[in-house]
Amino acid sequence: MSTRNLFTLVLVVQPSRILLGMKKRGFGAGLWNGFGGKVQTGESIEEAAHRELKEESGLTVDTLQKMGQITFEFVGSPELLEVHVFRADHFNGEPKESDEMRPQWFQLDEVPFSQMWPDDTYWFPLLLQKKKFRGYFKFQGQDTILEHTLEEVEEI
Ligand code: 6U4
Repeated sequence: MSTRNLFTLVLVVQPSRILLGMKKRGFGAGLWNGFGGKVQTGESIEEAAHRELKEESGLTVDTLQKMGQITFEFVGSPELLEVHVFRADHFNGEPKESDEMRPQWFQLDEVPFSQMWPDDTYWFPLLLQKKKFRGYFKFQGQDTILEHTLEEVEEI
């Protein structure tokens, strides 16, 4: 039987820029990404999203908008990753480097897709337009998408 692992991913977006973090170690190291991580036992997905955002970027937010849910399959692994994607348009504090992430603002027309997970190219435009989505990506290694589905949804 396959197991499902829950992860969070938070994108902080302002009218002309987006905050991404360079992942310094672990899964996805060397890639720019939103802030997030594994949902721990006893916390809700949204609590995990707030906690990981604070741990990795130093920021707190009052409101997280649920934007998407993406399931990832990696060929050869029985585990599915279920990533819950949130967007925050307002934040408190100043971005601060952590052991795990180095935050940096990018202009919205300069998002560094060539140094990001390849699936981001597909769903980022929806997130930036505040459209909710559900997706599935089947990866071979970290670079190759073998199959995918992506649909806009009313509710997530
Ligand atoms: P540890 O090492 O236990 O602290 P943790 O911070 O819990 O790890 P981490 O950083 O490994 O978890 O979480 C992976 C992060 O990468 C999550 O925010 C989800 C995100 N992620 C995983 N696959 C992704 C993909 N294909 N595209 C994407 N983000 C992905 O944009």
